[in-house]
Amino acid sequence: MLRIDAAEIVVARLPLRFRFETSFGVQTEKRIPLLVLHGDGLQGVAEGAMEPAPMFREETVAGALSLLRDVFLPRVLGRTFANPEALEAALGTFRGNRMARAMVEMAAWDLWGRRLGVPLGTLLGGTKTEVEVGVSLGIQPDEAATVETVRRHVEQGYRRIKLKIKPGWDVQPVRAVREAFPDIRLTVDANSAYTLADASRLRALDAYNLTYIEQPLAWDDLVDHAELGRRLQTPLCLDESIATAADARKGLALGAAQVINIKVARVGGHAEARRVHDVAASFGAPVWCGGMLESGVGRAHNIHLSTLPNFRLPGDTSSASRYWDRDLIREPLEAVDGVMPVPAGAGTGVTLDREYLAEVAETHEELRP
Ligand code: OSB
Ligand code: MG
Repeated sequence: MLRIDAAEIVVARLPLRFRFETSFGVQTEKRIPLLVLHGDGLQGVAEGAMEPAPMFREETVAGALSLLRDVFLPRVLGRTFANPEALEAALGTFRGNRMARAMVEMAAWDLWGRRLGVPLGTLLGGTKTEVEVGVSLGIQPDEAATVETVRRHVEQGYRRIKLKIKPGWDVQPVRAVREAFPDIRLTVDANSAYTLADASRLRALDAYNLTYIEQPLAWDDLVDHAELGRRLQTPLCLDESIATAADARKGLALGAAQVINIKVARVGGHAEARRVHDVAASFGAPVWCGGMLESGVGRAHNIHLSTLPNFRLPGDTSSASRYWDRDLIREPLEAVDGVMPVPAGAGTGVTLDREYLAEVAETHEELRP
């Protein structure tokens, strides 16, 4: 049984090792909410993927903390569940706020894995012991800097390069990178910066053999993506638009996407992520695991999820040392030649660096039933 005795909420602030520019703006640091669930003398840990401002989706750090304290944790503290799916169901009456709910669900999976002595990936039905990864590169000042950054990551062996694009910075970087690297697996991510009126601009990308274009249109749209899909040759991949397995089914049925980026937090946790994975498999559509610039806590969850069989394209879960001078966990999560080993051991197989966490924590609270 999965018993939840107490919880901790910690918010850490970490400087990013690179300047990350996307169509949303520029990011240089990360505010990271962590949830620790305690039960039967064990701990399960998860990371919130929401950001301070509702840019990627509607959720925010402040909103998540408030919901965890006042709504979600009171539903689980002091209770015993048959398994993580039962805990997920207990939160299933609430609408939206999937990243906040995912913190509870993901921490429960980690705790459950430790309880059973089984790695999280194995619990979810995954079989891989390592996963292929690529890298998501922010918008660079010019074409030369873009090609140089791509070169560095290609040399490190990353299996796919993703370039962030926005209106006014799309065909130029893609053309420059494709000319320098005719054979790499290359994709772009617009983070919803375009509309159907830009279809001809996006169609120009058909000339560069992209594996897919990620989330070109609105975060809450499927219909316009389907129309865009009819006008392009390059496959479409949805990220922001997919919050549930039902969204995945509708998006794939409409032709709004041929590929899905699964972010476990975005869809509300591992159980829903697995349902999205299964729906995509039933359409013959590959999935890959996205990232939200996570610390080692969220990164380890992503790696375990990626061990499921329909994760057939490289994910965004690149080496932790790219992002942080020092991570919030004790274990290194480093890809070698574009391959990330799955942490061995029960649950996520990683452990909080409590000493460093105390240094970088802005707030730390304990909650009991
Ligand atoms: O759209 O995939 C995205 C980071 C933050 C928010 C949204 C996205 C991203 C990334 C980075 O692309 C992925 C990573 O390196 O973790
Ligand atoms: Mg994306």
